[in-house]
Amino acid sequence: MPALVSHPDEVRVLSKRFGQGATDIDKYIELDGYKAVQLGIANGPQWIIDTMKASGLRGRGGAGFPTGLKWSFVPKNDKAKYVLVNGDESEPGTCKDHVIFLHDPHSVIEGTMIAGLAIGAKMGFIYLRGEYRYLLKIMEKAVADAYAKGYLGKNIFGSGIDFDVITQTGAGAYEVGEESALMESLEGKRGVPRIKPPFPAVVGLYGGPTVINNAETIASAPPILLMGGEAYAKLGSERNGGTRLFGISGHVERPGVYELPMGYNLKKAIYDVAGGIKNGKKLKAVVPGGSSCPVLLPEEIDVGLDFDQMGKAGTMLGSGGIVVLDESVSIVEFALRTINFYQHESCGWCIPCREGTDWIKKTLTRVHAGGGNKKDVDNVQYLAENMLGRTFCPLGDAAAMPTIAFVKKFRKEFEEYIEGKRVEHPLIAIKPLG
Ligand code: L3W
Repeated sequence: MPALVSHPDEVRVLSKRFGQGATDIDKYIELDGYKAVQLGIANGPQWIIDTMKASGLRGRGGAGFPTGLKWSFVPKNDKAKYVLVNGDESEPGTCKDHVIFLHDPHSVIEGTMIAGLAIGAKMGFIYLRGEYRYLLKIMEKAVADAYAKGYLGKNIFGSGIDFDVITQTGAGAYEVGEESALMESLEGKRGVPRIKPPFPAVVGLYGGPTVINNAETIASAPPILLMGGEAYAKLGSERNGGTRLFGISGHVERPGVYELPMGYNLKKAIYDVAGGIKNGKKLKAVVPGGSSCPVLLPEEIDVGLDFDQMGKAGTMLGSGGIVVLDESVSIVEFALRTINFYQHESCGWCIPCREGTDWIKKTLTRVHAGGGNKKDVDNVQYLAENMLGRTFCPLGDAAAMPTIAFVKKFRKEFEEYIEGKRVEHPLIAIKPLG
């Protein structure tokens, strides 16, 4: 079990029960658990949606879509509606949903119930990535304990409302983290994306209106209802309410998952919170929000960690996985490892993604191995730019965006490989996948 980290700048909203034994339902209840859902029942769906809107909570999976607004899109008709919790956490550098499942599984269940109340769903699914099978055991026990207390099932908290929760794992495909592929997978089909619109809020799981939210987003709902939307919003920055779990990994002294206010300065997060660059080395680059995000140079990291400020800085907040690279890192190798991942994980459904990732990977493999030619850098950039916005789902963009940034910001390094000025260490040579 990874050690818990802490820093005085943390604001513990989501992580307040971490390390407190809250996997035990009685401990969870003692620490304010299952109060928010009762508040939701007492005040009704519109109050829940208004509170979520006032909180300024934006989706923690990567896209930052306003949660209250998403819940309000669900039509008020007689169709069976569903809540789907996206715990298919697979973005390289991202490990924050993992700690929620590990330390506070009931917060995910309670958040699922709250989302269900808001939209009129009677069933919620909690979907974990295939590699989180050991966390499924924790979630399954938590669900069973909630049923045993009578919190799930028929007539929850004497409200006359029924609500069931079902847990499920994937089989190890990154693509299934895309919301429509997730629904296909849950329905027992091959995990490939659906065309949007219609959005899941209108036509989702089994054709019913479905709210799909990242696990951290869902776990944020109980504390929001308890503290009030405005109070939660004030913890963060403008248009970016609350706090967020940031995974800081790579070459830092104190890697870990830290809960920081939205808008917290990235440089401070690396140097103060995570203790700075390991072994006194120099910083070379930062991937700020998971592997899909364009890389930042050391002079670009004095920026607030929220969706808007990161966008203005030419990158994304993404899934909050900050990866810190010191001077020893070969960006050519890092770019190759990144595209290797996307090529391997492309579901193959659409041609620009399937062929584009493969072509870029082949070219970068050649460059990295010292066999590149002068046109390769331009070709990689051209390929990536032509994938942008032309793929069925965001996986193609996620592969293209970091590739473009690596090539633009570190062009000289790619050219050094091509000119034979870089000698590769045999131990770090990439083995082709599959
Ligand atoms: C109803 C409308 N709903 C939008 C909903 C939509 C979705 C949400 C955001 O990709 C990104 C991707 C990754 N009526 C709506 C509407 N919605 N308009 O809002 O939608 P979208 O399409 O902007 O995003 P997405 O397809 O969910 C997610 C990036 O996140 N990413 C991902 C990291 C991976 C993880 C992980 O491992 N956990 O999250 C990192 O950067 O590249 O761009 O729900 O239905 N008019």
